[in-house]
Formats: sequence, C-alpha cells, structure tokens
Amino acid sequence: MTDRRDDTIFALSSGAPPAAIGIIRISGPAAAAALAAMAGGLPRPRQAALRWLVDPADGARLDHALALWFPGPGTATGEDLAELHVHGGRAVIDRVLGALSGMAGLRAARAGEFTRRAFANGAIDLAEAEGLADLLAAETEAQRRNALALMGGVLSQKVDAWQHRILEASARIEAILDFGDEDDVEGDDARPRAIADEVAVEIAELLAAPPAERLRDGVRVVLAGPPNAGKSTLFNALAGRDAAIVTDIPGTTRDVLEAPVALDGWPLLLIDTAGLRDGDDPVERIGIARASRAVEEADILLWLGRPEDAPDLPATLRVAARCDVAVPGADTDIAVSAVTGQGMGDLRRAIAERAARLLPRESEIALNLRQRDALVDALDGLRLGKGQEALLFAEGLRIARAALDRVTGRAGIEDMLDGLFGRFCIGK
Ligand SMILES: Nc1nc2c(ncn2[C@@H]2O[C@H](COP(=O)(O)OP(=O)(O)O)[C@@H](O)[C@H]2O)c(=O)[nH]1
Ligand SMILES: [Mg+2]
Repeated sequence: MTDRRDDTIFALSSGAPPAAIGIIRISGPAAAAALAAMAGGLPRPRQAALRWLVDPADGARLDHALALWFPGPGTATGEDLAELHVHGGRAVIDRVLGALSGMAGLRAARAGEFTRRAFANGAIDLAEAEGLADLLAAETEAQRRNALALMGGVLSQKVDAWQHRILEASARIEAILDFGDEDDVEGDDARPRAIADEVAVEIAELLAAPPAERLRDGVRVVLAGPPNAGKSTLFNALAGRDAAIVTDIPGTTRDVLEAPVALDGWPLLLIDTAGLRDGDDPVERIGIARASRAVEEADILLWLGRPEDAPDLPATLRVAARCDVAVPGADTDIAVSAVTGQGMGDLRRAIAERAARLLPRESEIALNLRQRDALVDALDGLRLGKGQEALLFAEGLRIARAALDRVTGRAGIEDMLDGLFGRFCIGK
C-alpha cells in the first residue's frame, strides 16, 4: 500500500513500553469511525471518557482506558484526531495497535508524520515545526527556552511583520514605477526605501545573535596546556565522571576527548586534549596536532600552562591547577584543585558567566543554519537596490519576500521537508 495524505494514521506517541500509560494517537478521516468501533461510541469532544476498548474484529476486550475525541480542523494535526490512553504494558499496546491496523483505511504512521500533517494543514509553519523538533531534543534549560520560543511562533511572527512591511514598500514602489512610466513624474520613493532600511536593520540584529548550533552542540570549553598539568583530572571533575584516564605519566592523553555537560542550564561541550610538547612519539604528535586545532576552535579556553604561554584568545581563563600542591604563579585568573575541590565553585561560575555571553539571551532567538541562510538572502535583497533605480529596488524587495517565505516554509520547499520531519520519531 502506498502512503497517501488522506490515509488515517496511528502510532504510539508516548515513550517505549513498559510505562504507566501509553498514549496512542489516531489522525485522519477514519479516526472517528475507528474510535467509535473500539470504544463503543464517540466520547464528547475534548473530554476524557473511561471506556472498555474492544477489538472490532472479534469483540475481544483489550483494555480499560481513557478515550479522547478531537474533531478537526482545530486539532494538533489539523485533522480529526483521537487519543487512547491505555495501560502502558507492551502486550496491551501491541494488541491495541494490532486492532487498529486491522481496520479499513488505517495504517501505522511514519516518523514525524503527525507533525508533517500539522504543517501541511497549516496548523503550524516550518519555523514552529523546527522549534517542536528542538523541544523534543532539548536537554538543557537554554535549549528548552529557545525551542519553546520558536515553537510558539516568535520567529514566525517577526517574519510575518517584516513581510507586511516589505509588501507595503513593494506596493508603493510598484505604483511609482507604473505612474512614472506614463507621466514621467518622479514619485516619492523615500517611504518605501525607509521601510526597507528599517527591516534590514532588524534582520541584521536577529542575525547577530549567537547561532542555534552552539546552543544545540554546546559551548566548546577546551582544556589545554603542557603534559601533567592536571587537565584530565580537571576535565573529569567538571564532567562529574571518570571519562579521561589520569596518570602521572606525561603523554597519557593522546586523543581529544569530549563530554557534554550542563552548567547552570547552559549546554557545554568539555574537551580534554593531549599535553602540548615536542616529542618523537608519532601517535602523541597526532594528538598534539588535534589539541592545537581544538584550541583554535575553542569558545572558552582553560589554559593550565604557564600564564605567560597562554594563547592570545579572547575567552581564555588562565587556570592554576593542582593548587593544593603547587603554588599558583602570578597572572593566573583562578587557582583550583580538582582533588580538594578548592576554587572549583569559582571556576564553574567563571565558565557559566562566559557561556551565558556566548549563548542567546532570554530575549533573543537562536537561528539554525537554514533560517540564517534565508534571512541573509532577505537582507541581500533589501540591500540590493539601496541607492539604485526604482526597478532594481523593487526587484530586491521581491527577492527579500521570497527569502522570508522560506523561513516559514511558504515557498517551494518539498526537498527539505523530508530532512526536517525525519528528525521526529514515530508517533510525533
Ligand atoms: N594533588 C593533586 N594532584 C593532581 C591534581 N590534578 C591532577 N593531579 C595529578 O597530576 C598528575 C597528572 O594529572 P593529569 O590530569 O593526568 O594531567 P594531564 O596530563 O594534564 O591530563 C596525576 O598524577 C594526577 O593525579 C590536583 O588538583 N591535586
Ligand atoms: Mg591528560
């Protein structure tokens, strides 16, 4: 059977069994008939009803469960939607899903298909769908906040407002163009040009906010310095687990090690590196080359070597490690001992402070690469006709409008839909 947009789909939308409850969603034109057949009639819309569920094929009782009925189009998918909250055991869920697949017009949903229908039916736009995907993947407080803003339409509303203003500018400039053609009169194009400039400034501001990738992957906190400085011990202490091998043999750490951690709700990617020194061991030399690259790509560098040797990077913290046994030199920022815990609170605070500056503030939204690309194109369009003749200016506005449409997915975008909705799990 080939998938069709008007198939009725079903899936387990809650987590893997066993669990206390399992939520099964059914969406599409046959949802009402399926629910009525299983639950002995439709419950009142949007009210939970306790029902015996039966398999319509043989009348066998399946479970005592909550049944909900949401008539479309005002639903999460924009279609008729039913929910069964069954007991979350594997056998119960398998049996209910089995009964549903035996009904005419019903089939199991593909990954992300519920959300895809929500998009297709206009219940959400593309930026909101991306926010929902991010929300499901969010592991830290900062990620959750950004995803919720996106899902709630913060970006979509900004784009809508820009579209309206650019449309006004377009209408004015087109009128001037038409009028000018016939009567050879110079229209007043100051207003549309001012609108384009204002919108360009606002888009540039949004583009200047920290990118979503850093929010998704974490701020890169790199530990570097000479061998035996205490990098791996500090890495383990910050990660809260023994991820790196620690010995008193110089050259123990040879590769780059990564550990994602959340600090005060900020996502960090801790990176431990091989000690930087000249040596003959070929494996260690590869490790040292990788360490140098990691240092270059650091968002925050914890330098455990001599302060005067610290690389000249804006976000370098000169850390005097092992301060329980070694006297910290002058010019260090923080003295710590991963063994006694001394100074660790200060170090965590200093990292969190820097991370907060590198991640979007509560009032900002972080854009992903796709959204940024589209906004950069819009900005290029708005700047294209600056100081140029009206015809070129009007063309620039048209380019900007098309680019903004790509942010919310109103343009021809079939190719990228699979990519996005493939990120969802089945039942979402
Ligand atoms: N007393 C003390 N020893 C430490 C501390 N941190 C690391 N060490 C010791 O210093 C040696 C080198 O540590 P390691 O973390 O492997 O250094 P790396 O080569 O920079 O990764 C090991 O013997 C550790 O046990 C510390 O804070 N206090
Ligand atoms: Mg090490």
